[in-house]
Amino acid sequence: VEASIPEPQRDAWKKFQAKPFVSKDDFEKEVVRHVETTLARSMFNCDETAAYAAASLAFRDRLITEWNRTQQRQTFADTKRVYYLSLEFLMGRALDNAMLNVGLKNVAKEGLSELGFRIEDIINQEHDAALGNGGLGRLAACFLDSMASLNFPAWGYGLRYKYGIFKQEIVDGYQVEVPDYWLDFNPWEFPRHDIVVDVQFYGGVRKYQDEDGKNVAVWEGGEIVKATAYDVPIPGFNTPTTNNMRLWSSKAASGEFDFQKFNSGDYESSVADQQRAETISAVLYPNDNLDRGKELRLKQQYFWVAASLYDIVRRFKKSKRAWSEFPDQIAIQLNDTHPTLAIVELQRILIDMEGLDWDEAWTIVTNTFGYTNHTVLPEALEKWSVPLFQNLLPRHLQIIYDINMFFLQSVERKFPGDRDMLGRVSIIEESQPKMVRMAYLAIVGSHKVNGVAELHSDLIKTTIFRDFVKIFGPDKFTNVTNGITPRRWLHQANPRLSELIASKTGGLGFLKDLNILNELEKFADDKEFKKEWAEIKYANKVRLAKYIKSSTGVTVNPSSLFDIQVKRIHEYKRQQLNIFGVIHRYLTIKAMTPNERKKLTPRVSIFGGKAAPGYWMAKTIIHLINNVGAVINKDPDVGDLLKVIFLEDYNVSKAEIITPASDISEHISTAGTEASGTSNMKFVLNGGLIIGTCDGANIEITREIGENNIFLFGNLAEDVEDLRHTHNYGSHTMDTDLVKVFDLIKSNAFGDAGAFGALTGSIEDHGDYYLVSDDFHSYIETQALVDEAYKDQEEWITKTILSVARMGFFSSDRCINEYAEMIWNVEPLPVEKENGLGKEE
Ligand code: GPU
Repeated sequence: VEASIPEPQRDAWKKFQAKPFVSKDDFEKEVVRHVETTLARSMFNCDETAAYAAASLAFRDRLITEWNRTQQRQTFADTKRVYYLSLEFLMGRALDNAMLNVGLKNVAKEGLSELGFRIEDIINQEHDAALGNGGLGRLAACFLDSMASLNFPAWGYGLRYKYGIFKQEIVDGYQVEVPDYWLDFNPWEFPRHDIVVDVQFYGGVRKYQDEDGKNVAVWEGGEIVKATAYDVPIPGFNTPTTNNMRLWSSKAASGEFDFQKFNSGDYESSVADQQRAETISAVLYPNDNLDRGKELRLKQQYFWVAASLYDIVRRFKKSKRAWSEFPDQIAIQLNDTHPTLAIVELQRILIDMEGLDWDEAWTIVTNTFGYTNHTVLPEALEKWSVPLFQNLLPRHLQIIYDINMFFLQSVERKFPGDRDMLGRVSIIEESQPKMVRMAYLAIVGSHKVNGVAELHSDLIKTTIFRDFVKIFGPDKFTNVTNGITPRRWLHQANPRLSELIASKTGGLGFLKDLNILNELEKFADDKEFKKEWAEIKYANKVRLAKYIKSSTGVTVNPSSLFDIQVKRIHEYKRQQLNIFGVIHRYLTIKAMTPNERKKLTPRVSIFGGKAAPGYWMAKTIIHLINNVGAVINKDPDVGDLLKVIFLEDYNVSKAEIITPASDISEHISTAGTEASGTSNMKFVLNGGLIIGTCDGANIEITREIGENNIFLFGNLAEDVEDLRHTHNYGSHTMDTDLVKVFDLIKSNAFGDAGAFGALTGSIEDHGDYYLVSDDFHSYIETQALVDEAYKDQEEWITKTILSVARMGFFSSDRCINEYAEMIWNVEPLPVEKENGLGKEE
């Protein structure tokens, strides 16, 4: 407000306001201008990198104009906003997405072609923004896309890691990690050097009573780190709404203190301070579904939460509203427990800085926050050691103890004398050392808790959070089944399929209302339509086959059945079950006569995914897959009947090539372990079928598309506990086919078997926690059904059309509307279309 232009001068501003380009000529003009001025190059010195930079800057300028209008509109309307706090945003590439969302990809394609470039080559120059591990981070990215597309006033808050998820290389069959320095050239971010927040760590708390006898706590001493904002525009699809993702970057507080050190000759230590501060936002922790309790991670969490809340509170205070209106203006969603400190930080701001009393503050806090849980795996539930907390965030620890005290008092009133209950639900675990249980803190400090698929939401209510359902009642706990954005995962990844669907459903409307896909049901037996449908799948498989050839050197036949499992490597996701199944298939082929072999369905088994650098068993699984591939792919008895491929460095942009090319994809987690899964949705939406367990969203996918269109197998979640008990205390008999597979591995058929001893041993000798042996037979039988079904191509194609037609439910738009209504209580706020979007509808 202080810096706004006085009324009389505003006409001049309006007259010269930036106007986003719409035509091809204006786009080219922008590209050439950026090449010649921004980049200081010329037509004699413009490679694809420069063309990418210029095209991106042209689109970025366009987005920023709309971003400004959106932000002004949101500020002016002053309605409720959503803040999505996530330590991970797995955005992938931005240029293709921006072109499609503003409806100008064809304009850009022609423009670039006139300037001498192929648009695909330009798109491929971009480095993925890979600030996430897997499903949780990609979900946050899909949500940002949906919130903007549905015109919700919503911001994402995260960390601007200098290094995203590592790049994976496969060397001699082993995973090798290479740092992912992605900021060399990033046209999509805007540094806001004027938006800087001081964040405090360490120090101590001084308590005293003021003149009015009020207790005051002052957190003093310690050190200050500066958080600088970097803004990334998030365009909605076919709407001017352009939301903001604000990422914080850390820097040492340069100021008198450092300067003093510097002048007093302590140069080294002032540089060390600088580096220590910058370490906070240096690197994304590469663990998926695992908590390691490292101090730097807690520092990251508080740094990000403190800066974000300072920003949110500052914006609220500008409106001069009463504090009690805070939850009417602001909804904050906690993406897993990583931002749970925000609950404590807001309480601290309200009582220590703003002088509210505890109860008044706590009502505001709990009405503001919602918490999403993404796993029931015990090793993933965050706990922080109390001594570590005490040292880093002494005031926050006191507030947590107070929150816990009031909470346990309320439990005691409700369940008098139930000491066991108090111990079970306490936010502080009475272990050695004591631990802060972050999920419990998140539940106590939020008004809604949700799981991410029906089974998962039921499981959290009956297992890990059972006591809390008794305490707070069932209404606090709800389900919001995950979804994916059809813009990226259909329109962008599979343009030909999107075009075919558009031609039959009256345009691109389905991308905003995915239930329109239902209209495809009437084409499920249409000969002409099926032919086109099948041609598109084949073309997508050819594209992947070319990519496989160029990246691995292996030739695969695109007419084979493409069987794909791409996701983080984890024992619970059971890539080991898949590769054991592949070895079983190999044994079967080897035992066949040439005539028998002719009847087989040729298959390509494709794997991809990263293992956490410290997760030895996951790395062993990668090693086995690669060694099995090396043997099978060159066995002349096998030929085209079976190929095994491990694709290096699976990421979002590779997923856009891989997903449209599947015939079958594998979602085969031990029942009850995969909270939802989202790639299952992507594969089905792209005309692939799935083989899967009754787990996560597979169950709802089955409900939607029909059980004839999915290959389900394996034990049910309700039986897992008993089976594990039998393994440990009863007799554990191994599946006989799996024993044969293990025998082959042990014969050194895939290299020194010693390397795989821990893997086979975990199943044979150490309880088979993930039920690989229990599910093996069912898996093999079901894969045989897949082979049979694939032989009837007519029927197969019909199944895939019907499945796509029924996938409307899994749009992240549906999901965001559910959050908005059930949890956030926010309404969309459309922005006037004044600049005109592209006409590519
Ligand atoms: N998920 Br917890 C992650 O990707 N990383 C994590 O650290 C945790 C959960 C995933 C779940 O495994 C997956 O089932 C779910 O679909 C996804 O979050 C989004 O909810």
